[in-house]
Amino acid sequence: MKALSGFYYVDTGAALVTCRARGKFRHNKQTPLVGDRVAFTDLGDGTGALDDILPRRNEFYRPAVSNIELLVVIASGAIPVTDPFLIDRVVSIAESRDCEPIICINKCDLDAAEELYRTYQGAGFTTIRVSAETGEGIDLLRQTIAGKTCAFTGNSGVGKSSILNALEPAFGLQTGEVSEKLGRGRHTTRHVELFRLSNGAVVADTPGFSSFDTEWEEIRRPEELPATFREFRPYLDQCRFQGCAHVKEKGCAVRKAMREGRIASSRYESYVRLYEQAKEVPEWERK
Ligand SMILES: Nc1nc2c(ncn2[C@@H]2O[C@H](COP(=O)(O)OP(=O)(O)OP(=O)(O)O)[C@@H](O)[C@H]2O)c(=O)[nH]1
Ligand SMILES: [Mg+2]
Ligand SMILES: [Zn+2]
Repeated sequence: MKALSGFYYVDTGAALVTCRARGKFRHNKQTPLVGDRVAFTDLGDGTGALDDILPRRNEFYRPAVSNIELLVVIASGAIPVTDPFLIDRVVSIAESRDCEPIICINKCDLDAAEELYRTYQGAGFTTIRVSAETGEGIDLLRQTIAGKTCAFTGNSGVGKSSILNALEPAFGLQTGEVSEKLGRGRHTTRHVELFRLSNGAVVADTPGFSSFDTEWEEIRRPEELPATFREFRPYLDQCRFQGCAHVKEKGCAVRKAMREGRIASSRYESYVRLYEQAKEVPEWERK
């Protein structure tokens, strides 16, 4: 449920047991993640020892979670305004890991973020507008995540913890002011933690991305990226050249769809940026 300072908190269904990981994890360079299902030895006094991590459905490093069915990307049109590139990068990673991304636009009381809404709705994502402040859209979000294991992610200050509080007021999670001057959040949430909602959803609150955090990229092969942009898929076998990178090739069906407005230009620009980043990774780093 939570990993903090070398302790792993395991929910048995009846109790929360504070565990240490056995030495073999360090040995095998294996890190337990929030979301893992584990085998452990219960020492009977509220503590225990982690023995094994069961096979994972998927794993993510930013945020550090595993076994996620729904990745809820929280965005905002009001400060701190979300950079669409941050959305597209994490969505692309989710698409390659058997995890459904959904887009949740918060702070609708301040800004309806029409363009963000149109972009992601149009690209084929479940896109929900909410306000943690007024409660607008919170019921729809609650229905959408019912019974699922989810992670909330997004830039700092966008309202991830506030939305969790709106979904379940009893959580009382700490939230932080947004710096008007700098236009960004203050990194209030410092660790990943899972919370159980009364509708059966299990949701991870996570530390927010920094708005400067745009250069980092998980190591992926450039050729696996096109299919992680779902609205590109109908065009991928229609390019003139086999193996088209969809970057500057002649007769590219993806670029044509973008020029004709069937693919949002911000989505296409994110693809090119991720592609260029992935291409720079030397072969030896991929192992
Ligand atoms: N007007 C308005 N303010 C909101 C809304 N949701 C959150 N806020 C405010 O935005 C600020 C940041 O909210 P948090 O919930 O701490 O944001 P966070 O995404 O958890 O931030 P980190 O933990 O730093 O990643 C707080 O001052 C909230 O009161 C909303 O829907 N409308
Ligand atoms: Mg938070
Ligand atoms: Zn192409």
